[in-house]
Amino acid sequence: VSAVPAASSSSNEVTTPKANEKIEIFRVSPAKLVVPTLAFPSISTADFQFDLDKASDIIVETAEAFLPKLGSARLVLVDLSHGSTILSLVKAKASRKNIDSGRFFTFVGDITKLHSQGGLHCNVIANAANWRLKSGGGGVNAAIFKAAGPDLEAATRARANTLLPGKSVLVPLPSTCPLHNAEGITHVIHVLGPNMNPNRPDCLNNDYTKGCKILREAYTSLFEGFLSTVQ
Ligand code: AR6
Repeated sequence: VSAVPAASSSSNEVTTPKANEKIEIFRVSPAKLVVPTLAFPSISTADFQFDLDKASDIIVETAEAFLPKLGSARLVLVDLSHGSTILSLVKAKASRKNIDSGRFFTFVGDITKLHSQGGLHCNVIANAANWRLKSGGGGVNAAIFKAAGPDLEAATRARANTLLPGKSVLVPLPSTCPLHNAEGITHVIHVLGPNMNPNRPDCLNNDYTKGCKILREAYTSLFEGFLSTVQ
């Protein structure tokens, strides 16, 4: 699992003075120095019980297809532990395809604390949501809604009330939101992946033909949402 150093957040750039030239100091907002970066969890592979090997193929293939459209922007797959199987699979498959590891990489950390605890600058994060776009439950959804506070619930409601499997919704975070002011996150993209867990709504009963199609749609929709923030 690789951790790529974060972009510089220095707020000053100083030119080297030539003869008879005064020193000029350019003030640059730290936000402008950050490379646009989407941090995303592995959609559907924990509570929704989607097969990890199939999911890792889809993550690598959709990321590879999107990188050329994204300019210098980065895609980062995040999980909580160094023992994460999905991170290992994706890292190995991306490396086999010679995908630029500066623009698509894996990172271990809590997606709600990537800047403050991990030193990684991300301006957009994805959420593995539920169809009602409700806070709570478990996994990454509970963590993101908890860290963002009521601002995220209100901003989400202003955009959508429900989500279909394979779809996503881009939600801008107000600057009052703790995730925005403490972590530099300007948008959350809620994504609903395919569900293979019989105890959750819309279970696909192990139908991986449908499941893979929906997971591919989910990542495509996620990366398109991120692309719209970059352009
Ligand atoms: N930071 C980074 N990654 C995390 C975090 C975190 N704080 N928490 C979990 N993960 P899951 P799903 C990883 O179960 O399978 C919810 O209850 C986790 O290790 O959150 O799509 C929703 O409400 C795994 O790799 O999402 C839905 O009902 C990945 O995030 C349902 O679960 C996704 O795990 C969605 O299930």
